[in-house]
Amino acid sequence: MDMDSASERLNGRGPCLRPKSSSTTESFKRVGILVLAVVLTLACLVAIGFLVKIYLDHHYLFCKQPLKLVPLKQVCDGQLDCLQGEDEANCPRWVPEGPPASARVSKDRSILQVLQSHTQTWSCVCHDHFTPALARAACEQMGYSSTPAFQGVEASARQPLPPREVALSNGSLQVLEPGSKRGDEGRQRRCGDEAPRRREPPFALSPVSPADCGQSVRTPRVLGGSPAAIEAWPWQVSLQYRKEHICGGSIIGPGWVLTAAHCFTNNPIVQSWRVKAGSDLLSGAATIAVEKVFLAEVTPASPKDNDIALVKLRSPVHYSDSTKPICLPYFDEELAPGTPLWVVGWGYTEERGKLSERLQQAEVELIDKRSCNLAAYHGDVTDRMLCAGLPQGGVDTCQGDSGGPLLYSGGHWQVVGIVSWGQGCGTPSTPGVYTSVRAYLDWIYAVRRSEL
Ligand code: 4AZ
Repeated sequence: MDMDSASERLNGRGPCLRPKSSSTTESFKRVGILVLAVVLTLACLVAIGFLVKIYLDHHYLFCKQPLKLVPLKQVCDGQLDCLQGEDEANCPRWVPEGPPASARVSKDRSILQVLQSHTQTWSCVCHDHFTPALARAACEQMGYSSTPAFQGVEASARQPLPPREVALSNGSLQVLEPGSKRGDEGRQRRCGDEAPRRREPPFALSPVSPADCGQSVRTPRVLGGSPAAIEAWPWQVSLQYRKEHICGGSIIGPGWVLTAAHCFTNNPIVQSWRVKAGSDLLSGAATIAVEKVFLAEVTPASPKDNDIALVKLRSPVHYSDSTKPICLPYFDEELAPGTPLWVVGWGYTEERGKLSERLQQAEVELIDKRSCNLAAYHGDVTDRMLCAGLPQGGVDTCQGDSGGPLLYSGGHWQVVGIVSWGQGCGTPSTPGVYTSVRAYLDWIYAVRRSEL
C-alpha cells in the first residue's frame, strides 16, 4: 500500500468509500420521499373522507336497513324511509291542544282557581281544609312536580269568583258545592266557616312564594339595543343545532325551555340540538343535551300560527345567579297597548347583519293588534299573537332572536311573548310579531303534565 492511497482512505476519501456513502444517502432519500408521499396521500384521503363525512352529515341520514342515505328533507317528514324507522325516530312531536287544565293561577295575588268539570265553571279555592295532597293535585294539573306552600289571602271584592272547598275524587280535583256535606262530619259548611265567631272573610289560596321565577339579580337600565349581562336575564338560553346558534329560548323550569316551533323546521334531528345556558356569550363549549322537542300543531293554511315549542332537557339546569326560570303569564292578565316590554337575544343587530357574540337587550312597547294589522300585516296577526316595537321603528328583534322571550315586569318578570316573525327588522310600522304565551298556557300545562 503506498502512502498516498493509505492517507486517502484514512481521510475517508478513499476511492472505495465515496460510492457506498452516496448510494446510502440516495436510498434514504428515496425511502424518505416514498414515506412522505404515502403520509401525504393518507392525509389527503383522511381530509377528503372528513369533508365527505361533513357533507353527508349535513345532507343525509345514514340508514342501516336497507343500507342507504336518506336526504335530510325526508327525515321527520312522517314517511318511513328506513326499515328500522331511524329517519322518524328522533323527531319533534306534534302535540294538539287538549282540554284545558282544571287549575290555573290568577293575576289577583296569584290566587289558585279550579274548574268544576260538570258545570265548566271556575272557582277560587277555599283555604279551609286544603291539604298538601290537594296542592299536589292542583300543581300537577299545571305540569309542576314540585308543590309550593300555600297561604290564605282574603277573598275580597277584588276576586269576583266565590271561594269553594275542593276535594280529591279518583285522583282529580272536585269543587264541592257550598253547603255540601263533607266526610263523616255530617253538617253543612261554607268556605269561611272555620272562623265564624271572628266574622272573618273567607280566605282563598295563594302560593307563599309566588315568584320563585322571574327574579334577576341585575336590572336593565339602558334604552335601545345594548349589551346585556346574563344575570339580568338568567332564563335566556341559546338553542344550537350542530354547534350553530339558531334561536333563543327561556328556561321555564329545571328541565324545560320555551321557544318557537319554526326553529325546528329545517333542523329536525333532536340529538343534534344543544342548549347553552348561563352565559351572555354565544361561543363556549358548555351545553346541555336535548331529550325531546314538543311542537304545537301547525297547519299549512296558517303557517305563522302556533309558533311555540317546548324543549325537554336531558339533565336539569342547576339554578344560580346566571340560570333561573322565568314566570309564565297569568291566564287573566291582558296588557294594555303601550306597556313597556323587553326583548333579549343574540340575533342580527342589522336587517342583513350578523349574529351578536354578546347578548343584547332592548326596550319596546306593546302595540295594539288592530293598528298592527292595519298598518302592516293585513289581518295576519291573530288573537294568539302580540305586536311589539316602537312607533318610530329602530328597536326590534331580528333573525337569530326567534324563540327568545318578550318580557313584562309586573312585580316579577314574565314571558308574555315568543319572538316569532315580522317584516324586516326595525322598520317603522312593521313591528315584531310574537306568539302570545297566555294563549298557550293550557298547551304548556298539557305537555308538561304528559312528562310528569
Ligand atoms: C327572524 O327571521 C325574524 N322583526 C325574527 C323577528 C323579526 C323578523 C324576523 C321581527 O327570525
